[in-house]
Amino acid sequence: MYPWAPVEVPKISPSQGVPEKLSLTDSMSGELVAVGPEEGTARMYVCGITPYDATHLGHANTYLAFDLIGRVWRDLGLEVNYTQNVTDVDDPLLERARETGRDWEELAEDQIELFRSDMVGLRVIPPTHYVGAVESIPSVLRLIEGLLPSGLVYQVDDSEHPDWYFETAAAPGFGRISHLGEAEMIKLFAERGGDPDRPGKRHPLDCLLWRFARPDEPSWGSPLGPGRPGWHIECTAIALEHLGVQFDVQGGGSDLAFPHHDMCDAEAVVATGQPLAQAVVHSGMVALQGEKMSKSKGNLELVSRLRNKGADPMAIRLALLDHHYRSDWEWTDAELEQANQRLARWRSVLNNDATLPAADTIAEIRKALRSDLDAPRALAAVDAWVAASLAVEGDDATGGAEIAAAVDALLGIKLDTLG
Ligand code: 5CA
Ligand code: ZN
Repeated sequence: MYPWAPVEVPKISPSQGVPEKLSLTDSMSGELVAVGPEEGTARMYVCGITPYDATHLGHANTYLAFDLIGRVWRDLGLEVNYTQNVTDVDDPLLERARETGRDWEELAEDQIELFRSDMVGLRVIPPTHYVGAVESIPSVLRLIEGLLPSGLVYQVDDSEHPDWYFETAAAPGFGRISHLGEAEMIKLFAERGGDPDRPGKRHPLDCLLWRFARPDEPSWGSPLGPGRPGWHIECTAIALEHLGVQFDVQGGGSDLAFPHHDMCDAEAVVATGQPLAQAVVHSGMVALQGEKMSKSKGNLELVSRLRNKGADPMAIRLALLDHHYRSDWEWTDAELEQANQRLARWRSVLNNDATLPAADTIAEIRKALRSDLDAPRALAAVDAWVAASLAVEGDDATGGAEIAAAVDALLGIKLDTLG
């Protein structure tokens, strides 16, 4: 388990007339559904980074969306078991290490460290379990063993590289997350790390469970032969181990709906008889220069680059939260500029002697977030309070401290520091 510094969350008093449930758009049903238990522990798995390059604003946007979910659950009085993986061995990481002449483990460690410091800067509450693929190999192997009796696991007939595969498309309900047809699936599978054309597979959509050792790649001994885990089984195993069956929310960016989330779900259904999660939630894609920001294309704006140039992390957070979590949008420098101005306005009013009472605004923030995580509407509620407070006269400080605590607890924006 990789350690991650804690983030403090202030306690705020409850509001009247606000729904006592968080509703989110579930990719399986396509509908707004209530997520999380009535009481006890809410369980969420979010797909973590592949640590071969620095955190860009697209990653940050995704992790902020799921951070808000955890904050809303905590505010509803629930405990949160938030599990996130880090894909600390996989093709893109090994390729980047080879290209740059670096040791793959050192590259991963450096990028994980940078990611965590970016997340801490953005006041993302750490996952309960932040778990690597490598340390999870025993649980990956146990899960594959559990899949064996289904008859859907097989080794390709390749004397040099007898890799292990899973007949994904045979799993009950396969495709219920992406809702794609087979031809589209095969096309996307090829584009997103899959191998539909691999000779010897029973079906083009079968996914790799255990990649047999290659001479120039790291590998681990196992009853399946020496090798390393495939990508999808990594997340399925980590999620089931740390959250149990059919947990509340599985999440990640919308680029993961297919193949990744459909394939994880297929593995879980065959292994446990139940879907991996009760709801699957996807965040939108952030673009730069007209294309999805991506490490492989190199069109990136990095959180660390902005921070090194002196950007206030709270302004970065505010800029990202001003877009609804499901929308696809394009980053420009103007986003940060506007967020800086907004933050300055909010901070200046908090220093005023008199402001409006806070209760209605805090109820508005809660309502907005509990209704499909509408952060832009929550920010607009704070704007309205700030604008109205500017007109308040006298020296009777009223709602300022409560607003600051609510904006911190619910939105993760700390107003009393300059970042
Ligand atoms: N390690 C796998 C998941 S198990 C992976 O996809 N890693 S990643 O580093 O490529 O992406 C990490 C997370 O950021 C994923 O949830 C992905 O959906 C999200 N993400 C990647 N690019 C963007 C983007 N441009 N906008 C929003 N989210 C993004
Ligand atoms: Zn994943």
